[in-house]
Amino acid sequence: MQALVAVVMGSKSDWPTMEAAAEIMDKLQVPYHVEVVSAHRTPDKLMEFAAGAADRGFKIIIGGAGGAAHLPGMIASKTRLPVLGVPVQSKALSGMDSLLSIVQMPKGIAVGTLAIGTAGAFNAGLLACQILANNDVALAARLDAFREEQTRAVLDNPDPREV
Ligand code: RP5
Repeated sequence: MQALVAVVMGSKSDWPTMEAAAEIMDKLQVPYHVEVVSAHRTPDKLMEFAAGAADRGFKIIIGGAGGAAHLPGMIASKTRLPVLGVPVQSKALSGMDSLLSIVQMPKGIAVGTLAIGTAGAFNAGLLACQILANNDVALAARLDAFREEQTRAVLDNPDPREV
């Protein structure tokens, strides 16, 4: 099946974070591709990937990186596809370095920046599904069901002392 979302990350060490994006796309049955592409360690691969992403049929790119996290911004510089950036929580600065590296893009090249860590990765996957659902009624229905299920889980168990 044609992958609609590309999930790329700077290192294999980012996968424990970025798999949260895969988790929600699995649940909502959105096909995706995952690959390590590093802005610093494989810069030529990054440029080639970004330049060819639209022709490969991807609709959205999710880029996760930590530290001096140039990956999402550099990808965005070479493609018109929407790029969602996930700041991976770094050891040295707890992801503030990643966040600031990704979020403060210069006017004219956009990256939609999510929260630091797994919540950001999950929401990047979710947002990708929401964007794709604009042109996919079946996906829109699955999204509605996911949100209802989430709401119901909170309403059905409101006592904070119970698991
Ligand atoms: C970044 O450097 C990666 O995105 C990763 O978050 C960080 C550390 O990479 P490793 O040294 O664990 O490969 O490029």
